[in-house]
Amino acid sequence: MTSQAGSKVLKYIEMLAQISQEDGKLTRLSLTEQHKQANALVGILMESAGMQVRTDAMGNIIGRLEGSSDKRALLLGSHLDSVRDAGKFDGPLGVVAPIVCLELLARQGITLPYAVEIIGFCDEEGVRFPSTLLGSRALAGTLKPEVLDERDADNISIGKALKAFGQDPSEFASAQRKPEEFLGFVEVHIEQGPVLEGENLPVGLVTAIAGAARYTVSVTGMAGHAGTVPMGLRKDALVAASECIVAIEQICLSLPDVVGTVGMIQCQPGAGNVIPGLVDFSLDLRSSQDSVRDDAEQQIYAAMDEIARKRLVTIDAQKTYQAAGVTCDSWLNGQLGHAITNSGYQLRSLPSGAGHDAMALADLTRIAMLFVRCTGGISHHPDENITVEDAEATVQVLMRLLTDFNPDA
Ligand code: HGY
Ligand code: MN
Ligand code: MN
Repeated sequence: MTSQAGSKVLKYIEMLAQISQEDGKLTRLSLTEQHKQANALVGILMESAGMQVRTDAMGNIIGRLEGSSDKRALLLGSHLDSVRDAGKFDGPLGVVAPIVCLELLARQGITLPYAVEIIGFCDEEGVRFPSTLLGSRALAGTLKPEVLDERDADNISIGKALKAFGQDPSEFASAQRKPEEFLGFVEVHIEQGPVLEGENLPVGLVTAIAGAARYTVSVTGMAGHAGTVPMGLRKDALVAASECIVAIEQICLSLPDVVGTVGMIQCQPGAGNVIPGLVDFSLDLRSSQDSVRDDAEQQIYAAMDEIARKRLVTIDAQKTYQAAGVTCDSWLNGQLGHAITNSGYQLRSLPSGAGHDAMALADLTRIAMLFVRCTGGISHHPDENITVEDAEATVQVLMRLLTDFNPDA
């Protein structure tokens, strides 16, 4: 039934992977020309599966296929934006795999009793703008109007980017959906970790999604002449920032279940013969337990205060985003778990250290996630990969979910 389905999934993944704003690498940030092209391609694939297609006020692309008797929809999907120099599967797999399933059902002449919606979210990675999960939070109605004023590195606001994308920013709240419209949300996503590959399993059932917080840290010292200021009189912002970054690593290593990452750093004035006067760096802090993440935050703040005092610099940390951890819905996980075992696969439950659109959708409807094994657990990297066999297994499990799904179980 699904023998060519796996290669169809990979074919669609490859088509989407060609749409990038950087030559030779995959970078597709939200509300850009490339995002618009990706939406257009996904819209064509959705239509080929018999869906009605629209773009909502936040730039999410949404396909809908009516059921024979129930107006409520099972929602599937994931995000179409990427990180920089990304892999092909993080996001798109959760959009194209359900589309391939609907194509298969249409070919078999099967109409489901309930509706199905598939959504390509506009911004999950939060690479272009400080916030993240913009598309899914718009659907859940948890975005505040002031988010439209957030700006990217070129000082373009989300409101302006929405306008350039062809949306009316004043209408963004119309993207919000009602809980009663949905039977639940199921997100298919690569595991982005080593567990499934380590146990030689193609798929896994997600139990919970770790919470996350993001910060921008500014270290202000005193720029000066690299040749004339004695070492003992310097207020070197880059050395102070470096000491903060090492302290962050030490604190996260000392706690049981925290990961901390500094992924971006900017140093001013940025000349080889000038002592750095100002450094801005990002901090991404995560834990499966919000209280442990809060404890790490407090320890990091205290360490930075001590470094500021010792080095006569000022250090200002601004939290730009926070999402609590979420637990997947046991009823929906039960349905997805049966689809996994009835497809002949071992049921392996595991938590997600990565964030996903499902976190935001938990404020709207029941959520469940199907993890797919990825080679070496690699993600946020061009070597991200899945096998055609695992793509087939994914379609097999999804088909089982769709055909066996019992909204009133
Ligand atoms: O950062 C994350 O966890 C996700 O890939 N956006
Ligand atoms: Mn993702
Ligand atoms: Mn990602």
